[in-house]
Amino acid sequence: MNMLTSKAAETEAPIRTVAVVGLGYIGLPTAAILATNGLDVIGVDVNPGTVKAINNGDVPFVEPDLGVHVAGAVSQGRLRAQLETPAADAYIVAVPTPFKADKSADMSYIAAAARAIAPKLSGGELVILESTSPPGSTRRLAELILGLRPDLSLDGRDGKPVLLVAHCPERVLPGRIMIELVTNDRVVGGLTPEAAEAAAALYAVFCQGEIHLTDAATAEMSKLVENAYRDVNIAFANELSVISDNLDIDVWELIRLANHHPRVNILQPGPGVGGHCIAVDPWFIVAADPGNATLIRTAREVNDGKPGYIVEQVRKAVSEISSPTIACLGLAFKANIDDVRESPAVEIVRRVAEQHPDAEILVAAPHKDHLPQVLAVLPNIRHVETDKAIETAQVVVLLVDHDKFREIDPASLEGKRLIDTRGFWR
Ligand code: SAJ
Repeated sequence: MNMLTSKAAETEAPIRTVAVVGLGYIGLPTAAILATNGLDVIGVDVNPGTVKAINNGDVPFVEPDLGVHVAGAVSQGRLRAQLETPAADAYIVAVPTPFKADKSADMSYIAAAARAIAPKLSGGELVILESTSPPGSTRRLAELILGLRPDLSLDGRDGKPVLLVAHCPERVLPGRIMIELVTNDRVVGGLTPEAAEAAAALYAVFCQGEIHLTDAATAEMSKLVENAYRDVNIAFANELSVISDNLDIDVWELIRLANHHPRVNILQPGPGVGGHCIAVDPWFIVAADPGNATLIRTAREVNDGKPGYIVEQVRKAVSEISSPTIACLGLAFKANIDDVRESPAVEIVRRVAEQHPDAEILVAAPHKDHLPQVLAVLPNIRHVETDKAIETAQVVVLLVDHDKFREIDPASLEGKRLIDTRGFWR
């Protein structure tokens, strides 16, 4: 058995068992990698289907190499899943932080995790918040726990047993999670220096990148800033694409040429920005300082405006066709994955179908075997094979640059109106 000790942990009990609360895209890979590195891991999730699947060694979503890790850890008896939060030496909270209608973060899942952890503590434990959260969230998590457990403290004052609380944001790229978990650097922010060191020691079990220690609020903000940086840069590319259309310039050629400058690296335009991270996290910065986050807010608005621009291009393309057939290629928020969270492709397909009730919308989504509910309820959308979608369509809209669409025979596109949102067929 792997037994962790750190400078902080010398005075505390070593970490043998870790409870990972929330077994989604981040929690489950983290649980599996801790388990395959010798710790005893109990995964906790509110979804009985997820718990059952994991205990059978299965993974309830698509992520390369995760299945092998989960199956191995479960069969070795190092990983098990359950509905109740257990007593453990360390807790990693990896629950969702969606945004609410006003774009502020919904902290209810974190609060529920805190309430479930509090009664299990006896002092000396480490609690790590991994969920992407607005600045101040780790402190609020600690205050919630300590409100329920006034017999504990963050710093040992009045002789009370210590609770170590830290933030360690995930930075892995969907589709490469099992690689990046190991190779990426990590930022670990503690409410106390001891908490940061204890959390760093836990991540050092599997992380081969550098682990940088800071305070919790800076760690929270660093994660938000990384994603806002990317969002702002994608917004620049998306704005360029609209300006270029207007000036009759090929934006992909424009960007390719500009990127030959040694200090220019423009990203790629697309149908909008999706996923549960880049499309969400910048709003947490805006909510934290609305008066000053003008560029960050504008970038979000530019990227959120791109699906509407594509819908308008489709409207123009079908304006003279009665009862048109429109092929929409791809639903995921980016290439070669099945994840449709916040996907601009789904939004575009929905809006096109609603705006053109007389049109037949044929959707090809090679990584999915069914349509998401929001599309399945619309009567004029069908999920079909890629070739079938193209065959009868007058207009073909490429929404996701999946490798599988490379197999499309160029001859099958001849004579059709193409709306290529990703520069895929350039
Ligand atoms: N996109 C473009 N043009 C580009 C790059 C991306 O339109 O040039 C679009 C994609 O199509 C997609 C969206 O942006 O709709 C986001 O995709 P992504 O690949 O940029 O990022 P995610 O959401 O898969 O993962 C990001 C990563 N963050 C950064 O690169 C700063 C990842 O490292 C984070 O761990 C992840 O967010 C997260 O969980 O926060």
